[in-house]
Amino acid sequence: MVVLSLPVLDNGLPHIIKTSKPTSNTFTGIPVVDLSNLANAKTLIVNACKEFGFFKVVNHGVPMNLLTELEAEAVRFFESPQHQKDKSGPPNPFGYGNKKIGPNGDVGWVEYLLFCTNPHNPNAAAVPGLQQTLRNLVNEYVSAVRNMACEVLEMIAEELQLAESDALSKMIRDEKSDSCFRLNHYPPCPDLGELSGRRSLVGFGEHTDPQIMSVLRSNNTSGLQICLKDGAWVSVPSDPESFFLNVGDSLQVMTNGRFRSVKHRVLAADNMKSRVSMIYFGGPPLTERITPLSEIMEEGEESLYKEFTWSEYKKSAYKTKLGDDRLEFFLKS
Ligand code: GA4
Repeated sequence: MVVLSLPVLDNGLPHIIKTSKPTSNTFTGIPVVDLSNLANAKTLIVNACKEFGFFKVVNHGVPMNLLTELEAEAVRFFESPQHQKDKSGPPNPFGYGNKKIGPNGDVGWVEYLLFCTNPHNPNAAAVPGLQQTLRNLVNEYVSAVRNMACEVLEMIAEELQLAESDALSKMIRDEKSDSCFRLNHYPPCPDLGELSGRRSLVGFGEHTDPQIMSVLRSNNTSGLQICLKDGAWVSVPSDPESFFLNVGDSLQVMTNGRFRSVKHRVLAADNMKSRVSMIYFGGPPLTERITPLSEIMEEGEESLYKEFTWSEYKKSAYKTKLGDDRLEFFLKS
């Protein structure tokens, strides 16, 4: 599917319009991992990370009321007057953002709050102008979701037969873990006049996540798509009671390309329903060397990537456009 970039229109309508309406390419093959069934979970997760870089987690143990309360508080924030929301921005890089994504000119039909999260020093307080209830819920939610992500990373370590089962999880549990959290609000698709019926807006353009593992939860509105190995884009059916986890660039490097950092994007809802999503991005400490895990390397196997620290990767990532292949720069020639 071709994606056209158009300039921002004077009436505030965006910018990026894809050529055709989404086809009903709903994907039913997403691996579902039952975290209460430990016997099967490890193998399922590792296979999913290799094949898709993406899977769904059920029976995750994170209380449903925490998800719905945070969603309600987020909606309350996004429904507040624009001048009020602007007091929490701009996102440099944390805070409230509207349509502009990142520092290099990317745009999308989305508004968001971006938080720095740190295990021993929850930092939702750093974004100005937020209600205390929202801050508390963000901190509580991030800590619950981080625990769940650690559980999954420990299963991966066991399945990969790493010497230490916390080899991966300790990076995001570390008090210096460089992780972040994003609350996204995709407003209903505006009336595109004569364009409607043929085209729709891109909410958040295609990209991979730079970190180790991301955990996404959304309300009951579709829009998320992932790119399969063969390059086909497929829609992920929404499921507000489950989490969707995806492999990030760092984990792709740590597995020397065995796991896929999955390309994904969000198309704005064209059914007049808002989409609200919350994503925790589990990243390593800034000084961590991102390099293939020695135990998984076969004899004589060489790293596909040049040596780099998370800090170096991040610095380079923030110079890229959303859709760029950020790992290309670190590939050995
Ligand atoms: C993609 C994943 C996360 O949303 C994010 C994004 C970040 C941002 O929105 O500031 C980036 C993007 C993301 C990667 C490249 C750079 C940085 C926007 C952008 C163009 C918070 C992250 O960690 O990397």
